[in-house]
Parts: sequence; C-alpha cells; structure tokens
Amino acid sequence: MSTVFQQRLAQLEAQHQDLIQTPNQAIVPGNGIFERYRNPVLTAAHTPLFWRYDLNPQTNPHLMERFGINAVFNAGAIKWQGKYVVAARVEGMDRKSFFAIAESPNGIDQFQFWDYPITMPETADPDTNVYDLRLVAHEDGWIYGLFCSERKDLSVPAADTSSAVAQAGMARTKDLVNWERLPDLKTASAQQRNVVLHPEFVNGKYAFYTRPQDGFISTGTGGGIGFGLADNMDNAVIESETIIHERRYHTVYEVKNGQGPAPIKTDRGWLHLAHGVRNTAAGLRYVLYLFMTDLQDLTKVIHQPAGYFLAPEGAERVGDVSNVAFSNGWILDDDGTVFIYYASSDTRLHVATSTLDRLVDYCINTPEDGFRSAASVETLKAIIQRNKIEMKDER
Ligand code: M1P
Repeated sequence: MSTVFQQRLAQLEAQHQDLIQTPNQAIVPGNGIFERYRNPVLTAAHTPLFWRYDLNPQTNPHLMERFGINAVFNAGAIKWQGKYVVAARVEGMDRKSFFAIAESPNGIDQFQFWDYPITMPETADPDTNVYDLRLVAHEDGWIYGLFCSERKDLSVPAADTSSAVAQAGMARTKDLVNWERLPDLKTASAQQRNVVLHPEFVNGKYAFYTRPQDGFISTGTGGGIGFGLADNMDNAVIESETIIHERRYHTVYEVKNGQGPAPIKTDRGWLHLAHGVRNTAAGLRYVLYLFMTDLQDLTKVIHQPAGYFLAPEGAERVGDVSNVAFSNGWILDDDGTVFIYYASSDTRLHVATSTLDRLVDYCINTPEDGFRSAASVETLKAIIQRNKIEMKDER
C-alpha cells in the first residue's frame, strides 16, 4: 500500500507535468496590434517541486511545502542559444524576491525553470529585496542585468518600519549563470527604479533610461522617463538626466511611468515599451504604452499613440497588487516576431505576440492624444468620415 507521501508526490508530479505541457493558444481575432494568449506562461505553480518540497519521506512524511512561492512575475527576457529565456521575479512567501531563469522552445508555452535560481552577488551594502531585472545584450559583449535594489531607509524614525530606498542594482554575465555584481548606479536622485541600459554606446558612453523620484512610492517632484550617460559600468555615474517622457495630467501616465525593457532599434526609430500609472478611486492602475524615439537624438520622442497599448483584462485584473500590467522583457525574433512578456497584478507572467512591422505601424499611425475630450471627438469623427467614404455610405 502506498504511503501518504507517495500518493501526494504522484499527484503533485502529474499536476506539475500537466501544467508545463499544456499548449498555449492565441486568442483571436484580437485587436490586430498583438495577440493575447489563453494561459499565463509562468505562475508560482510552475516552480519546480524540488524547490518547494523536501522530497525525503523520512524528514517530510506529510510531503508539506517547506519553501512556499507566492508569485512569479515581472521578467527580463532574451533569446539565448536558440531558446526563449526569461529571468523572472520569483517572490517567496517570505516576501523576498529573487531572479530565476525559465526557458521555452517556442516563447509561448512549455516554460521550465533552470534547477537553481540566480545567485546574485551582493554589494558591501546588502540589498533587502531585488526585483524587475532588465536583460540587455550590450554591444560591448556583456549581458547586463539591471534591477531594483531595495534597502530600508535608515533616515526615518525607528517607528517607521516601511520606508525604503530604491536604487539601480547592476550586474553582468556571459552565461546567465555566473554574475559579476557592479556598484549601484549613481545619480542625483534620492530614489531610482525602472533603470534600463540602452543596448548601444552613445557617443562612446553607456546610456541609461532612468526614473528619478523623491519617494519610494511617490515620484514627488521627480518622475518621468529620464535619459543619462555614464563613462563606464565599473563605477557608473550619471551627472545629468534629461526627462524624455514626462508625466502629464489626464493621461494613462499621469502619476508615474517607467521604461519597460530596453528599446528595439527599427529603421524608423527606437521602439519603446513603458508602463504608465494613474490613480483611481480603486487605487493605482498600471498599463503599458508604446512610443518611439529618434535614431540620432535618443531624447526626442517622434511617435506616441494616445493612451494604452495593453491594459490588464479579465482575470489579469486581480492579484496581489490588482489592476497592474507591467513589462520588463521582450524578445525580437529573427523573423520579426516580437514576444512581449508582461505580468498581471504582480502575480503571474503572460506573453503577447506581435511583429516589429505591426508595432511600428501602430506607433506611427495611431492618433496622438489631443489631451481634451473635444480633440478626441474630432479624431473619431475624422476616422468615421473616412470610413463612410470607404463604405460608400455618405449619410
Ligand atoms: O506594483 C506595481 C509595480 O510597482 C512598481 O513599479 P513603479 O516603480 O513604476 O511604481 C514596481 O515595484 C513593480 O515591480 C510593480 O510591478
């Protein structure tokens, strides 16, 4: 007769295999800009059983979880040795996040974690929490990982056990396994989050997208997506930041915004994916938006469709931090397919697919925000009038 341990292990293994092998399907017809998929690509349940359980029947006869995983979300992404690889933010039940690599043969399903999470070396001032890794294959030959490094704010009264300081942690690797930690990025801002390395040198320097802010949550007088240059990565200092995409009243990025993954170079400009945040009676709402910058002047926005590109929908709207769509990873494939890895509500990771052509078309041909209701009505009327002619209906 099999033991409780054996029965539970057989059930858990069958369930886990089933989850990983379930094919994902695009939801059609979609909006023509991108395709969403039926299932998330990674959840807490995708983490290996040998992470979560002590598999020794002597020390764990009830086969209990010993290391619970709370969520798997915001992931950096890269095509690596023919595989679609994400470096996910894995959050344990102890609230600590860490990074772990999962790979898929096709980018849309069958994601499996590598056996061990990333061992990210600490600096002399250890991080309390690390999250939201942006992976960038830089033209200098290294793969860089930039992430948020969070530490307790020691300047506040002892009774305040929540205030934190966020800065840009940085590391580099050649194999995604062995990481060399670099000093945190230095800028004039009290706090930094959503810092991303540009993949090419700019005037012989390393270029960064930043998000200066006064407080840990609130941007205060700061905010906006910034841009700055540093001489090197071994002691990177940005002396001056230029805000290239500002927060603005009554937009989807009214309260704050942040660069997503590193931009993709196209023949029409650099294509950017970012998140925008606005406040509502139900709390903050995070959506994704696209814009393009000039190939020569990286601080000049040349195309910006109105509103959001992707917002949390259906079940995506609910999670640990509800009403959030967030992305810090995408992959441009050789055939022009773009895999956009986005997380919903700080809980799970999804993929959406499009093509570079379609995303550029979307950026160039979607009307811009007129910043007033009346301007939106004029934009809509112009579309209707053109379509009436198309439909040969002059009413
Ligand atoms: O909880 C939503 C997101 O909040 C932060 O983003 P931002 O700095 O723009 O507010 C990040 O902590 C991110 O990880 C999280 O998904």
